[in-house]
Amino acid sequence: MTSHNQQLFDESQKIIPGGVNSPVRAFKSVGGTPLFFKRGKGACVWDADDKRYIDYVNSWGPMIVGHCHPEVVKAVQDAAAEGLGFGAPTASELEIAELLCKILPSLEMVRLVSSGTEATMTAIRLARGFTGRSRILKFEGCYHGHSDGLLVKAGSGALTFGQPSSSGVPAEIAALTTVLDYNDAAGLEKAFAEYGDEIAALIVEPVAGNMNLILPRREFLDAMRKLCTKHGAVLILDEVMSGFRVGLQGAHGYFGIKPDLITLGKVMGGGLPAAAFGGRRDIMQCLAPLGAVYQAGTLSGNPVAVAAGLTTLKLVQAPGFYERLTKIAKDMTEGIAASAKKHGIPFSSQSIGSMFGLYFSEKVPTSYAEVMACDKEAFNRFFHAMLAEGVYLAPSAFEAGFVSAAHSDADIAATIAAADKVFAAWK
Ligand code: KE4
Repeated sequence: MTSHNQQLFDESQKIIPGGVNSPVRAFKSVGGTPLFFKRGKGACVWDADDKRYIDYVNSWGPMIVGHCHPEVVKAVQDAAAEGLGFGAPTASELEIAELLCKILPSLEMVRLVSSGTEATMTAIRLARGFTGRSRILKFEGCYHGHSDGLLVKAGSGALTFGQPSSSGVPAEIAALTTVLDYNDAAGLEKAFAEYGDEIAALIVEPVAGNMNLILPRREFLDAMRKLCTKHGAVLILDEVMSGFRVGLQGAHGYFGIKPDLITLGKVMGGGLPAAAFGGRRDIMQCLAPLGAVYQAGTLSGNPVAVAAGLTTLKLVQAPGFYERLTKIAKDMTEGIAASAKKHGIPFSSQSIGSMFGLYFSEKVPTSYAEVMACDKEAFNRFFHAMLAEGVYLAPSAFEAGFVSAAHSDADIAATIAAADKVFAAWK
């Protein structure tokens, strides 16, 4: 009998490009039929065939307190009962802005938007308006949403202008983006030596989660802070994924690097469309209606989305919240790695806070090139074998994974046991 997932996918492909509303969901990287989920509860999700999975995608990060947390659901219901949107200021927007600035001292001012893409796109425009410059620096393997200037790959030579990584992005726009190697402090020094006074902003994932999980080197972080300060470029830390995931104060709090602007999303919306950008007051005051840099949004600060985000941000401040997430992410990834070692399979793993990376390579990658050298086919086999065991990992070898407060010790043990069963049958 055809699975409901397949039936839904067949029908969806007739009227939705690729059958999905975001490409990574289509399972193109891992192959097979994408899962259509119908409900989630705690650490688990159920697909259209009513099959249950322990979920390590967490909607790509937001579900840090688990699916359908009763307090989040109630806050959403209560807010919805008062109004689904006004296109006007509400007290809850002030409340979440104050909470964000309390939790993240680098936020002197903050503006709410509806997606991480909006947050990063606007942060770039703001940096350009503040500096009067046009060039931006980004890093191969980092993803910052789909605005034109950020859908850019490295140009032919190391320091040349970027080339579009998507059709539809004009070469003229891509040429304003220089793409460098993540964790390459020397390359950063050279770029600033070459273009220093032309650079409006450097944007980076301070913990990279879009080329699997890659941790920053200390000297890389220190170099970007020093060079942006020296050359008057705006340092934008894109914490849409790492924010509230690496720890309560994100990657910049964990590593102690001071940004000029940060972008946020995912967890701060609790699963609903709420994101933000913010930072230095002198930069943020360039924003309309105060300043000349324009940005706007019908759904910005939507009260129902803010209710989900506010409640989630209150729950993550519970004593021991991140200590437990850090422990279960570490236990789970070390347990899987121990099993792979026992079965003689080239494998490594790492975690930071509630984020983790699984790699089919002997050593943990520290760069884009090293990630690309991992055995993607082996990951894809592992992905499907774990799916058959009821464990849902990110459907791509180039994504980080996430645990939530709803993952029990039994879930972690079951996941390790599933991996051990998969590795035992590994040919
Ligand atoms: P959104 O526009 O998807 O809300 O955020 C874009 C974005 C910006 N910055 C970082 C560091 C991000 O990770 C993202 C989005 N992450 C992907 C997952 N790798 C979202 C999943 C998807 O594209 O469907």
